[in-house]
Amino acid sequence: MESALYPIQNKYRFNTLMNGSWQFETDPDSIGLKEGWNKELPDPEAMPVPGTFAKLTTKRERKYYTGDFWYQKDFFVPSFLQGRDIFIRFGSVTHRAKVFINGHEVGQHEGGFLPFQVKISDYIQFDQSNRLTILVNNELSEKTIPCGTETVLSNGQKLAQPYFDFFNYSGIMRNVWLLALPQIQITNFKLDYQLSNNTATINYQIESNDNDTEFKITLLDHEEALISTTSKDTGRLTVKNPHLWQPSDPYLYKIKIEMLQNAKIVDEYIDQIGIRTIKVVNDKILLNNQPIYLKGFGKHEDFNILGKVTNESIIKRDYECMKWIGANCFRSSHYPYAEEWYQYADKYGFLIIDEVPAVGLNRSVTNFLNVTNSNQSHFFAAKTVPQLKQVHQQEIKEMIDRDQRHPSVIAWSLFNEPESTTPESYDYFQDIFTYAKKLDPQKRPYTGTLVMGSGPKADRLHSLCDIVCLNRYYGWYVAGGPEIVNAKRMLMDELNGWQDLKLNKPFVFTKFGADTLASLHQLPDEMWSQEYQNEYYQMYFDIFKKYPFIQGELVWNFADFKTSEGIMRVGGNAKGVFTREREPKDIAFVLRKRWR
Ligand code: BDP
Repeated sequence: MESALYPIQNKYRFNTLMNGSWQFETDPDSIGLKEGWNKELPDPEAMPVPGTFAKLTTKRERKYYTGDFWYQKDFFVPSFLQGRDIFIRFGSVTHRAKVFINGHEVGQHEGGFLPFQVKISDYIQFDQSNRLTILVNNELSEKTIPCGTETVLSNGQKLAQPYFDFFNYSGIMRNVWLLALPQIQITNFKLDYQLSNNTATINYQIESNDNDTEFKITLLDHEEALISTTSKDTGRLTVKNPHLWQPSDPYLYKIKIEMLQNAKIVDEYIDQIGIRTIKVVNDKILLNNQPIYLKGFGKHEDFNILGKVTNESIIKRDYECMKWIGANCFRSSHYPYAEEWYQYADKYGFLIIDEVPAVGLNRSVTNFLNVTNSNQSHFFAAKTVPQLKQVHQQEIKEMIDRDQRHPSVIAWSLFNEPESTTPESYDYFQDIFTYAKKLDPQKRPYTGTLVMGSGPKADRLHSLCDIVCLNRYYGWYVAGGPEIVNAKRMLMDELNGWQDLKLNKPFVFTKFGADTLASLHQLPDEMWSQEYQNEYYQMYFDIFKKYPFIQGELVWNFADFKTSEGIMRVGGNAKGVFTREREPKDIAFVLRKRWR
């Protein structure tokens, strides 16, 4: 039984982290299953979980290893947990996993950036050692997201070729828990808010694995004082004079859900929630009915040695840097981040545009370098599209199920820079949006980011989006350096074109940036220097003031990050406002002045 609830501990729910040193082995010929590796790995090595082998090795073949690989871990379940449902919960396994307990397959999961849990109760032995084995695969194709292809090198090694601009880090990069839950359990709950006359109404909907239960729902304020209580699995709570959640005052209430059977409590789940509304009205984004201008970043989960591994010290440092600079928002480009990111955002008062890993839906191994033309590769006419769509929808559902209660999440991004100028692309995304729009009880805005070239004339996807998000590189990939005067003209021409369409929708710049070496200073400035990064951003900001429908600026990127190797990247993508070590480049001080 799946559940999107983050693990918590109380009288009814027990969990323990399984992180640490695991066994690991690559399986380049995919012989493991036939040879019984699900029972015993023949020649394993120690590997940290969470961790990513690509960043821990000194060998190129290992760094770029593409294919099947295995993890194994022996664990113990004490008999005092008998009678409960026992699960293993993975924060994520990138990109797909098959899970075995004591040799038996107990579950599988597609998608490398969302959690899943598998029930193992029927396969474990209490008070004895048990063995967890996971067969992982990190290959890229056009049938799953993110998209890519693969090549075979002359030595027979497979090599993933991402259609996207970040390193294809893989493995078990987030926490793994052992959960012991009551057999009758709460599996999720959904909330949505209405504000009127100084009263907030919280509509809730509880999901559980048993119909024959009753509920008690209690809302407490931050100091644990009782605000409101009710029963039933679906209903409403009212809060007079609500203390609303907002970036400058991220006030959190506590909601407690108790599930009862025969008047006896059988399960309890507590969460912190923020009361706020978010909607788009005309060309404004309204938070608690007040317009809000988004200031911040497109980010990555990325750090030296760790790759995309969840590490709360990095999360904390990133939020401290974002607070220092005066940002209020980031986009989880290009995949849903680890759940801990959202918990911090709720507490720090950050707004998140939450993005599904639909990146690289454009047939080009260097799609991020092809930004200037609207290459019509007819990606969405391929035979594999129905399969892709199913995976895409499944991941949207898992993302919304997981993140819908976070007050920090203000919008869902369903794509990043796909092919967007063909009739097939419209048909594909019309289905994606129709599907997604049924899922969020809060009906937050839905969006996606449009690649350069998908302008007011050519683009076919903006009509689907509640917020139009533009990724633009005038002054970098096009008309850079001495041509920046032309870049300015081009940007204005494009914005005039959008203005003429009178869409009456908010626009957010979700990407604009210039690669910048922290070591390079030049006068007059040249591309790659810190001075050029300043000039580039100033050019955009001067223009933004002229177009009132621009309601946000999320610069690309928060920090320098690792990509595939290539002639366009020196050690990775250098568009960070901060270095990969999270120290400010000059532009950070310019943005700080602007945003504060
Ligand atoms: C954007 C891509 C992003 C790249 C960026 C860049 O969506 O993934 O990292 O270009 O080139 O268009 O910096």
